[in-house]
Amino acid sequence: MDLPIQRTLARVIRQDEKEAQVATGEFSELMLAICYGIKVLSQMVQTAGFKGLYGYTGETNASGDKTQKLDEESHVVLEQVLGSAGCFGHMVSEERDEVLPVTRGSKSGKYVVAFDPLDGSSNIGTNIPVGTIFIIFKRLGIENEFLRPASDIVAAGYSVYGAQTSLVFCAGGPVRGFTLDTSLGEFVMTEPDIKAPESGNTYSVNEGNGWDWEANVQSYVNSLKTHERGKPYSGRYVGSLVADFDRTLKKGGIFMHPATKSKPTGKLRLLYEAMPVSYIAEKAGLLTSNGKQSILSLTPSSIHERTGFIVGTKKEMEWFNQAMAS
Ligand code: P6P
Repeated sequence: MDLPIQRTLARVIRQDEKEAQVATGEFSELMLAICYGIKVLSQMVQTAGFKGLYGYTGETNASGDKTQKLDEESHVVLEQVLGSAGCFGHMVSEERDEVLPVTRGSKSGKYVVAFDPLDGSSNIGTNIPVGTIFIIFKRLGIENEFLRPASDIVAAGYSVYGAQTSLVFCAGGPVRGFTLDTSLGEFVMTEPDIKAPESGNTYSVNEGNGWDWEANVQSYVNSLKTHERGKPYSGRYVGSLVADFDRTLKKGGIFMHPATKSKPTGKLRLLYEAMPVSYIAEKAGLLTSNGKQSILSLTPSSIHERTGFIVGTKKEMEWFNQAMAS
């Protein structure tokens, strides 16, 4: 019987830690805490319907978005699970205006973590996949712990609560994919080293924002929809970043949430959406852009800063960069 014991997340993380000579064990604890939080959120999303967790709280979050009950519950879970792990000094959440000091466990946590507890939550109640996105830095003991360059990223990842619960993360080495074995309650590694294809055949963008795109974005999208570049691309848009990115990472193509004329700073958040996804993307061979430069060349100037975000396979991104330079 092929027991997946060698491929459980705990085994893989400890093995990676040994190979990376990161001997503290604290990184393993940190990743296991995140993994536990994701399991709790997966269960919560699956049962939200009959636990009265659909709908809005009547509040708005730091970015002015209406807060869903499940957004708030997801934040509370992650704040408690990560706050008590003893690994983190501070946290940033999409659902809170300010940086959160860790008040549980050892305050000397070596790391800081920023997360979007429930990305795509506008789709809650429709069984469309949603997920959690996180990014981790070493704690420096400075005022602006989270306004850090991509070179300081220790690890980043995302989960998708869909037909299966999956977790993709990278801690500097290969991009690893795990699937939750619900019969065991264990994440089992199913993709030991994710590499994106060189190109794809789908484009993913909310065409409803088309009236507001810059002219060169409009002309680029049109070039994919027509025979201008050969066979027209198929449109695929879930409206949930984790789902649209997971497809782009594994099947290729391009995902776009560009800045627009009326929203020149874009919609998606740089620190806890675009940067973690771009860290995974570029490690797996995709390219990223804010419309002008790669996402990983940016350093956030505030914890809830927004950005235009484009990510895709090399061929489509080279075309995009040429279009934006024209
Ligand atoms: P739009 C979900 O609200 C989200 O933050 C991302 O998950 C998703 O990619 C994007 O916004 C969808 O935005 O403008 O298409 O509704």
